[in-house]
Amino acid sequence: MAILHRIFSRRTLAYVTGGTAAVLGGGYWYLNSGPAYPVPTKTTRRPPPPWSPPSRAEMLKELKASGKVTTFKSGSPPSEDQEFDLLIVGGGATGAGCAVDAASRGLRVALVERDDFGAGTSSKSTKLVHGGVRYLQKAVFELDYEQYKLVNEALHERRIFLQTAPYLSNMLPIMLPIYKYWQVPYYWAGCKMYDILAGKENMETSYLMTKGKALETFPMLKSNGLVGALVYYDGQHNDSRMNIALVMTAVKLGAVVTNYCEVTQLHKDGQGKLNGARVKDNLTGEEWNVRAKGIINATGPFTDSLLTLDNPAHQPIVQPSSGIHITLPNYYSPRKMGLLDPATSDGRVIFFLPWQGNTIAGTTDTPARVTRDPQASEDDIRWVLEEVRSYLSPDIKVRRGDVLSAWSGLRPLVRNPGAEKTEGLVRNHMIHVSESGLLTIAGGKWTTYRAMAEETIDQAVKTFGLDGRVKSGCVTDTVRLVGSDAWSRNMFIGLIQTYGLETEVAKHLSDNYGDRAWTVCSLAEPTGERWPLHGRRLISSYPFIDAEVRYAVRHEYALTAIDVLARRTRLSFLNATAAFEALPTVVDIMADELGWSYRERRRQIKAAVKFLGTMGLPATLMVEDNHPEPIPKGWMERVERGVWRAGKSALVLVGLTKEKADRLDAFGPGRSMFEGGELAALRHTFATRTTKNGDGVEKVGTEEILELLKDVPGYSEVSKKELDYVLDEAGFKDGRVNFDEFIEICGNLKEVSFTPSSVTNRMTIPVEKSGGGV
Ligand SMILES: Cc1cc2nc3c(=O)[nH]c(=O)nc-3n(C[C@H](O)[C@H](O)[C@H](O)COP(=O)(O)OP(=O)(O)OC[C@H]3O[C@@H](n4cnc5c(N)ncnc54)[C@H](O)[C@@H]3O)c2cc1C
Ligand SMILES: *[C@@H]1O[C@H](CO)[C@@H](O)[C@H](O)[C@H]1NC(C)=O
Ligand SMILES: *[C@@H]1O[C@H](CO)[C@@H](O)[C@H](O)[C@H]1NC(C)=O
Ligand SMILES: CC(=O)N[C@H]1CO[C@H](CO)[C@@H](O)[C@@H]1O
Ligand SMILES: CC(=O)N[C@H]1CO[C@H](CO)[C@@H](O)[C@@H]1O
Repeated sequence: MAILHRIFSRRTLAYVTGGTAAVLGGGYWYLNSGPAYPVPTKTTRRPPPPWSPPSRAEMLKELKASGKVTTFKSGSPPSEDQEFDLLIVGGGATGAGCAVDAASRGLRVALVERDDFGAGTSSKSTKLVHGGVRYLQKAVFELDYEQYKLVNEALHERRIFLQTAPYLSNMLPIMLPIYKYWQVPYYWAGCKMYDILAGKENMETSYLMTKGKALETFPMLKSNGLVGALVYYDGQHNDSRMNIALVMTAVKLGAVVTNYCEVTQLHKDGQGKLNGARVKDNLTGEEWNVRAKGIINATGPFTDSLLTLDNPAHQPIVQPSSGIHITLPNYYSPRKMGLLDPATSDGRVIFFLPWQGNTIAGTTDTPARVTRDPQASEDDIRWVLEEVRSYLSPDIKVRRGDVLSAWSGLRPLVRNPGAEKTEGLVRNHMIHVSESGLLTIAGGKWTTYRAMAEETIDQAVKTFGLDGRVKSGCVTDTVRLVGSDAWSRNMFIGLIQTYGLETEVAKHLSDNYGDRAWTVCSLAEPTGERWPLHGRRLISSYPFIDAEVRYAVRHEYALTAIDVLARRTRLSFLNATAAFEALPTVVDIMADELGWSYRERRRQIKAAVKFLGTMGLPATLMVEDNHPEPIPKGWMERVERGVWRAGKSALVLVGLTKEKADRLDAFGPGRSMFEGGELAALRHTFATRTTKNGDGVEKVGTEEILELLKDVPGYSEVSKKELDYVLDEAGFKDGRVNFDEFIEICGNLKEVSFTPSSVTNRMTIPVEKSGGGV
């Protein structure tokens, strides 16, 4: 009785009730604590209201109109509304972000980009939306308040990023492999700090994994010496699609934007203040003036040349460094888990991330010179491969031939011109107003583009006296980008039901265009087959379809084949060879839209192949004879092509040029491709040198191979260095090889492009100076 009494006493009841409430409350909090994907604001089962942006011609007209009024006619003052409030130079992440911000405040904005939108660094980033775990180490363990603020701001921006562009970004778990026991508490504490800092902006909490679990989720990882792993969460996005989405959002808000228009001169008024610029259309060569109350230079790594235009005595403020990325086939990483080592032997970061179905691997922070088309050198590519190999299980041979695409991005590391020289580089972005009133914004990172834009436009309003012109303060943390409103994760089902697309294609469209995917689909021509009803693929292995090309031209200002292959779709970043194969189709559709002549199509193909060469297209495809030919339209062009071909054969006949080699068609053992006759030549050479082994198999010594290949056409240039590299890669260190192995070696030699390489001095840039990237 007494016991029962005790059990049901008020006190116990109070404890039990309190405990239950706490558990329920905690459980409720836990269940709701995860990141909630923002809900769509409109129905996602039907297409949103159609919207067509103004054409490039209309944009140009408006730009020109602003300059005309500089000449006073019949004494009337220049009309106010023709002049722009702001002219933004540069259409990368920073420029586009500023345009969205300014336009959403009600300013009249023009943005000019000399290449394509995002053609600079903004399409060549690592594609992470991150707070920077790497900087955290400094913040926490060295109590560096500046670093702490940086991480905190980035984490805040990360959440806004995922909300304003939900279809272009997603969460990605990233694994930090741990090879030493003492690192476990260190990394764990670091990641927990990251979670705590993120607070309610966190995505998912980080967790520790045992060695066994780590190998289960990432079987390709080297198990030798592995102690465990830590998993934390960051965001990932499609960078150049994001860039285009920003540009289109600015257009929707009323900004005037053009690509392929370069600012060639800055104009000053009587008091030496900037009041306009001279702009040159790169397609026609035409030049005109644009008037604006203020000019913002958002030219990224090219900032210095703009500042020099403004003041010839100016000291460089940008110290560029480059980051190299390579794309590998998807079997090198799990589909939904990245890998990152924040501290390699030489202090750089190496990462390994799934992206659009393939894997991107790379490193950051190699000092570089500013060039317009930075290229990943052969040495850089091999260095990344070397690093990657050291993380993977020894039974995996990552080969040079696996590299599907490679690129290099320039990172503008900013030096503060005001600071003493010795103070070095500023860590984040910098806003600088020159004497003549040129507002420069440089540095920062993709993740914080919005915060940078907010700060820049705040400054612009102050500097250029635009207080009377703005309608509101900054609202970009709630402005959702074009394509977001009527998008949901399940929108692709509606697309399939309406248009009869393949599932993979529908998902791809929904993830890249958001609710604009409806418009893309409306441009698709029926395939004429039973299934799919719409959506003819540009190339069978990737879900990019014909309608995307039309959409890119009509709705996203794509003007060259490269725009479509590299930035509207991401094919050239995923697989340069696939982009090469899709090229004739892309050019054909664009010709339809833009009215290109046969000659123009040829020119486009040539330029695109050259570009793909910088993205790691195999050297054999770069040869002019292997370029694809445009598809002729109508009889005029057939005649033209006939004449052109006849001329070529005539040259062959009289012996001035050689017959075009057969296309690469004969397959060797394995996956190497050989030209007709090549295999026979190799077999012949092989036979001349072999000696029978004890077991009756014909073999040659590896040391003889170089000699042997000297006589084979196409292989005479192979150097010992290349051969050693290939032998090493394939695991033939020494000894003798049989015919199949010999052919494998020859095949690999073909994949390693024979570029002369210079050994660069690998210098490292310390974390706190590494600017934007990972
Ligand atoms: C390797 C690497 C990896 C990175 N990874 C990440 C990452 O994972 N996450 C992240 O948040 N950030 C990352 N960053 C940082 C991020 O990519 C950059 O901070 C951002 O893209 C910079 O954008 P921007 O607009 O300033 O420069 P850019 O994109 O280079 O844009 C400048 C534009 O100005 C144009 N221009 C130049 N001169 C003129 C002229 N006279 N007239 C008209 N136009 C002109 C150029 O053509 C160019 O398009 C990375 C950077 C690098 C280099
Ligand atoms: C456009 O720019 C390219 C690259 O800078 C240049 O080679 C070309 O001449 C320019 N075209 C015109 C018409 O100015
Ligand atoms: C890359 O594209 C080429 C050409 O379409 C294709 O043969 C190859 O299989 C692709 N590679 C991968 C890994 O998808
Ligand atoms: C971060 C990222 O890669 N986002 C999306 C980009 O597009 C592909 C499809 O093409 C999606 O799978 C990704 O989620
Ligand atoms: C208006 C102006 O001076 N534009 C400059 C911007 O920066 C680039 C740097 O490459 C210069 O070429 C432009 O002339």
